[in-house]
Amino acid sequence: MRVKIRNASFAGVFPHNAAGLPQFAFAGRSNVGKSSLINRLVGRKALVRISKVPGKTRAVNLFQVDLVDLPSLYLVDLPGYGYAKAPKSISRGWQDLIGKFLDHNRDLRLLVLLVDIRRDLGEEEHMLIDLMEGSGAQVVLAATKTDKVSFGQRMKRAPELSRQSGLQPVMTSATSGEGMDGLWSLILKALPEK
Ligand SMILES: Nc1nc2c(ncn2[C@@H]2O[C@H](COP(=O)(O)OP(=O)(O)O)[C@@H](O)[C@H]2O)c(=O)[nH]1
Ligand SMILES: [Mg+2]
Repeated sequence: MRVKIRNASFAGVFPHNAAGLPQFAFAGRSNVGKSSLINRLVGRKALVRISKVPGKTRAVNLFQVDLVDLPSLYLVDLPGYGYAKAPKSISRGWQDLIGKFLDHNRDLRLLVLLVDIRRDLGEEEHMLIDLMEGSGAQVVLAATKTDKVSFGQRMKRAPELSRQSGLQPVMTSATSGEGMDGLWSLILKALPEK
């Protein structure tokens, strides 16, 4: 399924008053490729800034995407975690902020959880998967940066990530564009009925 994007723009920071549009959030470690993936999904080079300084995004940024012949939606760039140099107070802040965003968020349809294809799931990924259970929103695991691994590695990592998460990973690369159509299909499927 190929979607046509009419417009994509920064819409504000959570908590945001323009509620009502369905939300599709992207979570993962700092540097996993969240911002790059969102940019690639909407076909824009610099909608979301790719930070040279890992661990910098501390806000929940909402981007409104208007589609041709389909309802508008928000793509949500959640703050990254796991940046080694971030002090403990930031990781507590991260948990508070993520908790507030996820808790009773009836507009959230889907959480895309990004994991670098070369890395195993950590505590935070398991925590996020657990948090989403019974929330009414789905979780999709996206393995990122598939362009960085050989075919052989990829054939090993896909089942391994599936085993660790209990989810079927979608293979993605913001560089090659792999997985963008697949992600859009999942997003469209999770849109609420009109
Ligand atoms: N090779 C490759 N590099 C990527 C990919 N996605 C992101 N990157 C690089 O990984 C770094 C972190 O990306 P960014 O999108 O800022 O990650 P974020 O911190 O999760 O938002 C940047 O240097 C990107 O250029 C990808 O699919 N392939
Ligand atoms: Mg980012």
